[in-house]
Amino acid sequence: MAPQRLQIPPQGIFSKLEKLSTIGATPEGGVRRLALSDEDKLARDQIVSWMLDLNLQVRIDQIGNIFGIRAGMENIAPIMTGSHIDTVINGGNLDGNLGVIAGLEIANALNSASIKTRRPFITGVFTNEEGARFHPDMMGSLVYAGGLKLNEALESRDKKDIALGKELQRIGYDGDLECGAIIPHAFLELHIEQGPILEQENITIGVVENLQGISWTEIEINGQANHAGTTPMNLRKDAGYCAAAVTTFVHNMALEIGNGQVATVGTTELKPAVINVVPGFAKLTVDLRNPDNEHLIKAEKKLDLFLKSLEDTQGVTITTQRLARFNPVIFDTAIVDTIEEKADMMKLPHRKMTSGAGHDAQMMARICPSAMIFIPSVKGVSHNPAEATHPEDIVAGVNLLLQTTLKLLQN
Ligand code: HGY
Ligand code: MN
Ligand code: MN
Repeated sequence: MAPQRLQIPPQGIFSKLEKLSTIGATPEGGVRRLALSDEDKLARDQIVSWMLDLNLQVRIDQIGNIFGIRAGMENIAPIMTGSHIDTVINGGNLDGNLGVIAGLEIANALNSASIKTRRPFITGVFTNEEGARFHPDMMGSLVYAGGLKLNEALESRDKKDIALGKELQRIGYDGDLECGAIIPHAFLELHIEQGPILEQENITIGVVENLQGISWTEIEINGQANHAGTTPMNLRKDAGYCAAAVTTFVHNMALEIGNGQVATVGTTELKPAVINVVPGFAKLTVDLRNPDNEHLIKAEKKLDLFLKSLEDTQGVTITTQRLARFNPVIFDTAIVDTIEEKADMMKLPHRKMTSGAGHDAQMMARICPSAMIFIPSVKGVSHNPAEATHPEDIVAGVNLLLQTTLKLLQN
């Protein structure tokens, strides 16, 4: 069959998505599959079993990344697609899973049509993309791309002080393939947009040409626990007030900077966390992002200055730790053009766009030409059990990935 006529049947996509969504399913209809948890292991086992059913060679690297390899006629640099299957605490069923299943369905379609490709085709499943349990996020692809030393990643610890390396061994995914041993000729990732733009503009495909910079900081505030009733306001060293002040400050700072700046305090912990005790300790995290690195640096500097002012005026001691810092990424224009060309061929409405979220493709872009395809998120919601995408958009995205990949596989 002519490759252009190849179609991926919807039932394979949806049956796999459905099956994965049962692993770590939450009562709210979402998924909780934290990196290297028991649920992550079960989902990994399921993916490996699907890869073996497709006669793919399965390799696992030292940070637990999984690769399903379909041989090409020539033993040359492969085309790789893929994403992640770990989730945030209250995740949805599509974030990451879609990109992995799309790769498997492409391998399936090539097998069913007995299509031999010049280049090998690989579907990758990257470890700890979310960074919800171990920092930083996009860890597996970052190590793969040489941006983080393997040992440093293996030493990363979760809130219970459990080392990532130990968890990899425990779930049996401490592989032997050297990280980065296979350098793709190109990398393509299909992902839900996780934002409102495509739905608002009634467009099926986002052709992602760049991805914003990300800065994660953990802030510890040490003040003095004291009696809520007897301690005059001017004598307090109130870590709880300071944490709230930081949350308000970064929100207003983002509005002031504009230019796409976003700021989030996603976690705040107060101690001793008792109704009638002035908190003596606070720990919070700040997530700053901007497509322009200059603005992102400005935001980081403004936050640092504000923390200093809190120390001076509130008598607290503040320490910070950078958990992640990634510069904005520009994707490969030739692949972007190919995605647009194939979207036109398939008569799919499309537009170029920036990714607000971090993705494994941004790390793979460090070692090979990379780009992404987005499909719309219903009401722009993600990192939430309500995450959803219309089935016809899922089918369109998977088939556009197929057509784009087919062209790259023959190059
Ligand atoms: O943080 C992110 O943008 C991604 O979901 N890990
Ligand atoms: Mn994702
Ligand atoms: Mn995510």
